[in-house]
Amino acid sequence: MKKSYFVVAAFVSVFSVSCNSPKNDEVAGESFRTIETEKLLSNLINIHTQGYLYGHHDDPVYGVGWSYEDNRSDVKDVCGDYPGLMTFDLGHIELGDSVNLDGVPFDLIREETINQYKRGGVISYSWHLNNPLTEGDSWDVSDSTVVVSILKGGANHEKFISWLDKLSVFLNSLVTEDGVKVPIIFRPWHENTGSWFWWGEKLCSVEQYKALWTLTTDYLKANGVNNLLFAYSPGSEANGVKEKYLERYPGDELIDILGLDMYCYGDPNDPLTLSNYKQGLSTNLGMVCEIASENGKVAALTETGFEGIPVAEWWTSAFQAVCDSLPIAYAQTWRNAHDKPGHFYAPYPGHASSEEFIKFYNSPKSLFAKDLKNIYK
Ligand code: BMA
Repeated sequence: MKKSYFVVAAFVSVFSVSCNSPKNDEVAGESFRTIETEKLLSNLINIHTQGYLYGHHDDPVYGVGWSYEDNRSDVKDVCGDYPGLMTFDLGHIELGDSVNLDGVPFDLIREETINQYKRGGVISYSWHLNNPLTEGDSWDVSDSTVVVSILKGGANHEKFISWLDKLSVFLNSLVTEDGVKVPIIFRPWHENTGSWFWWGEKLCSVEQYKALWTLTTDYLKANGVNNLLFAYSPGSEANGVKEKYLERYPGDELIDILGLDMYCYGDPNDPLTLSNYKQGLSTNLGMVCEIASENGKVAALTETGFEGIPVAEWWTSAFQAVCDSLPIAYAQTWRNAHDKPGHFYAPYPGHASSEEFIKFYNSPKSLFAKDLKNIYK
């Protein structure tokens, strides 16, 4: 084991709620949310004093050269431990499908969500849902009336409500054999400051975007979904300008985690590729951290990576260098596709960046599954 357990009794003192073992449907104080969900939030607010969770999308379900094998993970195969955060996507749950948009069975997502909870790790879901107006995918931006069409009074409102019902059934089904409903960081309507998703900036007004969030959170709550923390995660378009970042922010009452999605792009042989990423990430994530701390919220790097990791030092001299310097709760890299050559964001055994990743793993602030104890207590 690489580090002593980090998240231990130090955080117990911040809880105002009773430590008696709660029943699943009990709530913390006045909160609508389960006690485990409230405790996760308290711990995420403070965890930056110890370090930040490393996250990987679809980590235990497939990787480079394999898919759907029990107890396997590219990250674990490289460093011996599962990520502290695992993320999955619920795209196509709204259609009633049994597999998501990348072919991952929802039953497996539920199973791996519960496994990650039981090993003490954290889980987050994104939602690349289809376009309810055109029936195209999330990236179908051919019609800019879609958001308004699903709000109250719109032609597709009832259809969207039926999608939220299907989503609710799944979120309410994430229950361990001991009856604990697993807390989830839910991150819908992401990268909304760009215009590549049907909820993007050019596709809806500020008011319509905020109304979409209000509708979503109110309706899930009305359906008894009490195990969610909500993450807002625009792209880097604000470029360090707080007013721009906050322009479409749905509001402190709806959001728990302030995020940023920002990737590294460019020629791997050009030193500017890493330095531009570092500079952009410091500016944007630094701004997110300031806003979060001013408002008592959690700050996180909700998506990042350098596709194919063509520069081994990206892990240490770019990603880790910036993340170590900021008070974030977690930093998440995207998926290692099994069916899309070159589309991977974490190393696998034999990949040229594995050694640098192990250095990151061994660094004091990176938190993996074995480093986490009591994050729900
Ligand atoms: C994108 C790519 C796609 C994938 C989508 C949703 O970034 O990884 O291949 O379908 O996310 O997971």
